[in-house]
Amino acid sequence: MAIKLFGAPPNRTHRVLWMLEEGGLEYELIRLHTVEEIAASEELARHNPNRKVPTLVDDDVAVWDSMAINLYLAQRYELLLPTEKAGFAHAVQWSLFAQADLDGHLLAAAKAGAGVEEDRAEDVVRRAMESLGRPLSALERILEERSHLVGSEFSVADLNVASVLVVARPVGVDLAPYPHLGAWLRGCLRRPAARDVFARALEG
Ligand SMILES: N[C@@H](CCC(=O)N[C@@H](CS)C(=O)NCC(=O)O)C(=O)O
Repeated sequence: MAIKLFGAPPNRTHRVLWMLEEGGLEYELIRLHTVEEIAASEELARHNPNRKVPTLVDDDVAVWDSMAINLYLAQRYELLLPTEKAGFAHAVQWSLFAQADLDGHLLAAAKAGAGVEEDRAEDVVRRAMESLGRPLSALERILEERSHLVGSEFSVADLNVASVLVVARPVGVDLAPYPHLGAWLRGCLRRPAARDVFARALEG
C-alpha cells in the first residue's frame, strides 16, 4: 500500500480521510489520537519534524498540514481538481482562508466548550462569532451567487473549507444568519464520503 496517513479523529485527520474516501484511494491509517501518542511516535517524527498530524506519506513523498495534503492529493490523483483558469490558485486561496480566518476561532470555541479554556464558554463562543462574522459573510455573499467555491462542481476547495466548518454548529456557532452558506455546507456534508468519515469519527 503506497499511502500512509498519520492521525485519527478527533484531530484534524478527518479532513484528509474525507479526501481519500472521495477518491476511493487505498491507504493505511496509523492511528495517533492524543497529543501524547503524537509526541511519542518516532515514525511520525521521521516524516514530519514538526510532529503534528495529519501527516501523509505517499511512497517517497511526505506532506503535512491538512490543507496542503488535500491539495497534493488533488494534483497527484486529479481528484476534485478545479480545471478552469486559475482554478488551482483559487483552491489554494480558499484553503489558506479556511486555516487563517476560520480554523483558529472555531478551535477556540471548541476548547471553551470542552472546558479547556479558562474563560466562560459562552464568552469565548461570542468572541469567536464576532471574529467569524467577516469571513462567514464573505462566504455567504459568494454562495448567494454560485453553487460551489471554485467552478461549477464540488472541488477540493469546497472540501477543505467545509471540513473546517463542520465543527461550527457542534461548537455553538449559529449559522442561521448565513442561509446560503448553511445550505452549501449541508450539501457538502451529505456526500457519501463525508457521511462515512464523520460517522466513523463519532464512533471513535
Ligand atoms: N494546520 C495544521 C494543524 C496541525 C495540528 O495542529 N495538529 C494537531 C492535532 S489536530 C497536532 O498534531 N497536535 C500535536 C501537538 O500540538 O503536539 C493542519 O491543518 O494540519
